[in-house]
Amino acid sequence: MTTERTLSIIKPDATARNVTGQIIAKLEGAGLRVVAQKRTRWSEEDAKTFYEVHKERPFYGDLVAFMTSGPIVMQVLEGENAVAKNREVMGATNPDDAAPGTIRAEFAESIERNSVHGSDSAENAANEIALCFAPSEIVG
Ligand code: FUP
Repeated sequence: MTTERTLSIIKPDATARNVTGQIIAKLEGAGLRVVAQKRTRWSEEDAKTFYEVHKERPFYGDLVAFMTSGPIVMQVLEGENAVAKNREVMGATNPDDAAPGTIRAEFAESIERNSVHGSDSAENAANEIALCFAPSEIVG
């Protein structure tokens, strides 16, 4: 059993529909603990830096525009196997493929407006957490 941390982001489609509490309840219900949390709005530079890994993909420009279109909630989640557990609760990237009961099955509007982000590996989690939070902001 390994206690891990992962980065979670509630995206602008979800903040616009006022469902952040329902999404956090699903994460907490799965045994994940919010140990850092910040509601913010990304600049274009913030979004481009965060999604740099996708910069050659055809959807990159639209993704950056969407992620800067409204407020987001960035959070660090902690728990046993937090990276995989968060991905499980999130569901598949495309809500049409997301398992029943997952966040994306219940809240996502499309593959782009898919309500949540979650780190996909422990290594990416560490990098994404460092990009979004100062160590002093992770308070347990
Ligand atoms: P995920 O890890 O499930 O968030 O998915 P990816 O890392 O593959 O994609 C990151 C984000 O790019 C997705 F959340 C939404 C967006 N995306 C699109 O808009 N169109 C696509 O075809 C694939 C991804």
